[in-house]
Amino acid sequence: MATPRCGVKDKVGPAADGRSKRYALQGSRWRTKNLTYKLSKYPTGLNKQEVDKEIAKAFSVWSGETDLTFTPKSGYENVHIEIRFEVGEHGDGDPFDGPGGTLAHAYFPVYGGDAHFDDSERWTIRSYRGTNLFQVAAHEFGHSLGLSHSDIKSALMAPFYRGYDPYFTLDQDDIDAIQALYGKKTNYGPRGQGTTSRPSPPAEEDPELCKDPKVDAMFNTKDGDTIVFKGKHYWKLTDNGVASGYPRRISSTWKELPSNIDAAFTYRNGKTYFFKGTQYWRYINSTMDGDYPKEISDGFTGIPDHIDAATVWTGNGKIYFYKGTKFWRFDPASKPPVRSNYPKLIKNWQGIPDHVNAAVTYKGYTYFFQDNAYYRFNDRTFSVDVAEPAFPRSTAYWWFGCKSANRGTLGKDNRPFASVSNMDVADDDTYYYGSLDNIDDIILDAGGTDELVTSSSNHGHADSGTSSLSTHSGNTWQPFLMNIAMTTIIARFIATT
Ligand SMILES: [Ca+2]
Ligand SMILES: [Ca+2]
Ligand SMILES: [Zn+2]
Ligand SMILES: [Zn+2]
Repeated sequence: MATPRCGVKDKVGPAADGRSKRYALQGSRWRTKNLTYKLSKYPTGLNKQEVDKEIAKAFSVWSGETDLTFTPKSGYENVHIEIRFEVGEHGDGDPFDGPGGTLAHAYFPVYGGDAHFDDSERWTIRSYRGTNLFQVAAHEFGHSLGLSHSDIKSALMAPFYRGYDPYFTLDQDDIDAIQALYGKKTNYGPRGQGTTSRPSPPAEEDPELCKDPKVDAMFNTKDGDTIVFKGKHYWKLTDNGVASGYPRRISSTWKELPSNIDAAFTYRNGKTYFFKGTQYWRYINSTMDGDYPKEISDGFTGIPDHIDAATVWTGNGKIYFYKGTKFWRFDPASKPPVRSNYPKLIKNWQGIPDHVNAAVTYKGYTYFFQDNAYYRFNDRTFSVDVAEPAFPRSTAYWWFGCKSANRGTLGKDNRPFASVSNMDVADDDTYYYGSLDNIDDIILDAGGTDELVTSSSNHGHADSGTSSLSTHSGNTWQPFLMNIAMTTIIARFIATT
């Protein structure tokens, strides 16, 4: 299948004129620096305000390096750059080709500057799935401003789509190109009209872990790296978040391992054990250490199948397995390795929940993870550690560096306390939770559109266009996702008790 690419025709390859590899200019440019645009046909399947935001962000890539400004218009106003999502033939004799292949094309200033996107593509926002709307739009607007394709592979103006990059920045080649046409930026004010300030924006959060911080397994490698497994991906953690270059596929490093691992730990001998279903695998770093998988019932007699989590205790070197409401202690030096007084109940350990998703030892503590929350266990007092904020805390905030997540103690069902008020949430998808017994109503203030949702009914639904909220029947608010198109949304939770 052809690599997805931009449909703007050009000659890519060794430059015929012997010039060194770099950007190319088409030959026309806008005479004004204050440009207008409108979206006259939106993509199917995406929230309009979110699309508006991504398009504005795509223009800001270029206004951040020049004195260009881009102002959105609506309705029948004449604009410099018209943006449309179309399928197949759409009136300009350059039909789109269905999913894949050509993603979009745009016209140079001399031809009007319009940008067309193939609506057969699955356009997505901050996702590794589908095709990233922001990146492709930023590329197309490069054409709308007069840039041809660059033969620098790392440039935004390279013709091929390279996949979602959460840390996207322009290449120096792109900056040189746009500044060759419109000059360097002079108004660097932090609120410079229609511009973003340099240097490049802060690194974005890991979209997968910040959106859903529930993990399958966590463990430390022989070399001391802390690794998170979730689905088919893994991440390496740093002291304050996720290392760059992740996620990677589990199968790219541990070739024989399946996805959706139940649990993992590295023993004192440096060997790492992975568990899934009835089986386990043993590795030394990323090399399988013998003939695996083997049955848990053979290698870990006395330990059940389908475990939730496993850790090596910092104090005694014994291995603890967790499943449901129970835990087992496994001592490789004893016969039998599991004593007859196991399993025991997890609730004997003060404050640790049942049904944990993962557990890991880190800097002398044992940490338990459940859904979006984690608990730090003090191996000496055999209880949840005392700290400020108290546990449970948000895994997303404290382990994965998701600044939009909740910093404080999580309440019932690991959800942020409903007493949170007047939260200003900038610019990100954010989950809030509350439960019916302590929320009376929720007022969403989304860019002036007030939505009031009372919780007196077990069914509630609000959709202000920029945010949506829903509950299911039952006694708890279901997680609701606010897709925030405006820069600020205020969610106010009013407690009745
Ligand atoms: Ca296509
Ligand atoms: Ca697990
Ligand atoms: Zn292109
Ligand atoms: Zn077209």
